[in-house]
Amino acid sequence: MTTLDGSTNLSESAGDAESPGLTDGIHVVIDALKLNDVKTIYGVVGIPITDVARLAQASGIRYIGFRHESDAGHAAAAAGFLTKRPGICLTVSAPGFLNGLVALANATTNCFPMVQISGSSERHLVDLQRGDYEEMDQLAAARPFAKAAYRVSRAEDIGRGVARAIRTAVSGRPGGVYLDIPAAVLGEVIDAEEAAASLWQLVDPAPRQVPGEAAIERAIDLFANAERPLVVLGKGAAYAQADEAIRNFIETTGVPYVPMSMAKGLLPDDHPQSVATARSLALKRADVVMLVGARLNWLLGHGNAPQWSPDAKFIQVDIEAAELDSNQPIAAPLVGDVGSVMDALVERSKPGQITVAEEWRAELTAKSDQNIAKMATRLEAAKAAHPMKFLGALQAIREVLSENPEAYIVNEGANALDLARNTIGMKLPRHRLDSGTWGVMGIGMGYAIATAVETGKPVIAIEGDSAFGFSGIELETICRYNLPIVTVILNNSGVYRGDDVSPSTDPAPTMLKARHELMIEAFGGTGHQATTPTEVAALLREALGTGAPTLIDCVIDPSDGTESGNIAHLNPKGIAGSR
Ligand code: ADP
Ligand code: TZD
Repeated sequence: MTTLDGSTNLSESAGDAESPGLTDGIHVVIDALKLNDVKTIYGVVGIPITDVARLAQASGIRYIGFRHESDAGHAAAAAGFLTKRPGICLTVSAPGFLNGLVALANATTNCFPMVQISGSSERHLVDLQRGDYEEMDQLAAARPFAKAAYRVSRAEDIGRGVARAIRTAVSGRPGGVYLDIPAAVLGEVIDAEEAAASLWQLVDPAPRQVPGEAAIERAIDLFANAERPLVVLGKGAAYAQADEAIRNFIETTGVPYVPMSMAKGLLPDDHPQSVATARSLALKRADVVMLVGARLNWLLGHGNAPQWSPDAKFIQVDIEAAELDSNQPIAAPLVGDVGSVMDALVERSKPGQITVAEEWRAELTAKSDQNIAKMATRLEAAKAAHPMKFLGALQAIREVLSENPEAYIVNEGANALDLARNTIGMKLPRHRLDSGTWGVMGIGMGYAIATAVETGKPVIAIEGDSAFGFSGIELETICRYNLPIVTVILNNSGVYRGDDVSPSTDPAPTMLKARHELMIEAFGGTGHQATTPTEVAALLREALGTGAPTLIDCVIDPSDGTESGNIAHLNPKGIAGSR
């Protein structure tokens, strides 16, 4: 470890100006992170971690300060997804820690690597529940919600703790790791040379995992004998950054594929083998399905009939062996990283061994053409509708995005999510981030901020008005850091829709009311209201042109949208079944 350049005041406060040769826990944390290539920390400061953020900034790590820890945590998770390195979230004790925990759990659910580093209170007070400032047994609280949770109890273990947290977050199935560093450890003064010797840099943090030969042969055999093969690409495939290997496999075999929402753009959505527009038929009729970084969870109907053929056989490519057989028998398990598996499949299949019958192709194309024609009629009707419909605004966004394919999309809501996913095609991998496996609201501004910070590219956050509210205060963060984010709110004045009638004098439970464009003005950004698709397109084009923080509040017909979007069937019916 070298000493602590660029942080004179902090170095002095750590005691090494007066006591040369000494350092403290705060400095050691920063050195451990720097040594392991951490470039950005997302967090909210306070006791006992304010100096960690200050020293990070002074030492050249970028610190992005948020207004709420959930948003900082979601940002760290998105950074993990985009970069394949764990995003770092920094939180204060107890309440700040708990606020961040939602994001840590969500990251773990989505298989995104992140590390939440939290300060915590005095162990001897916490453990006897003597009532310390922000007292909580954070390690125990984190454990059920994280891939792993560790605590550092001595400054000499900080390097080990950081290395262990990063390794765990990013290797195998990625996930969220909690690292607890008590205030006493951050303040512990230790010998600088010993501290330096205690740090290490991870070698190959996420090693490739190569599948066995027999497993590859088995999968090829199964696929080669399929009558109606199908590939499903999931966000694990997008995360793997094995774009070339995936494209190779898809194109050399000619197999049709369906992308899950965050795998859109892995191959361009207008790729001739994409059967996204015949999704239901493809799932129902496929006889051999290869899942690539996609779980057979609720988003895929657990692999059950009638969504799937009861005779369908599954090949599953996943880095996590325990995922296999979680819902259906897996006829050909392919445990390994997506890149290694796809490379092996291409290498070991003989030319022409996997083919796609003309009838299967034709069946899918016919359905696809039919669905596209149906959608075209809906889109045409929406264009002219006044008040504006979701699909009117979304077509305008689609038009502008086609001129700016490098822009990233962040998307949450119910109707705002379903309709944007189906309307807006993606051309590039990992350019779409959304509510993910839990269907969580509140990821919007955090994901958008991390995406802008990590990529330097423009971001369009397409938000339901309810969804936006969960993280809306981060507009201030966007303006403070002057990030190129355009927040487009599809504002139909309610959760799902805004025309519910209240049986009381209070507003109905789903009703909302806001002029969001005024919010961003308070923070120095630019706000607009748009009432027609033409206005939406013009304002979005202008905002992307300036690159300045902008919010466009699209006034949508309150009666447009359906309760719970595409997943209304998950609402309990009860005796009334009135919905
Ligand atoms: P989707 O929601 O898009 O269907 P899921 O989140 O359900 O995708 O599935 C992602 C899967 O990808 C997880 O089971 C995870 O273990 C797996 N995964 C993540 N990274 C890799 C990788 N590098 N190689 C193989 N599998 C991966
Ligand atoms: N809280 C959290 C953290 N996640 C959730 N998914 C919900 C609550 C419940 N919920 C949904 O599942 S979608 C949604 C909520 C509150 C918002 C839908 O309204 P919207 O979108 O305005 O964002 P649309 O376009 O009007 O449907």
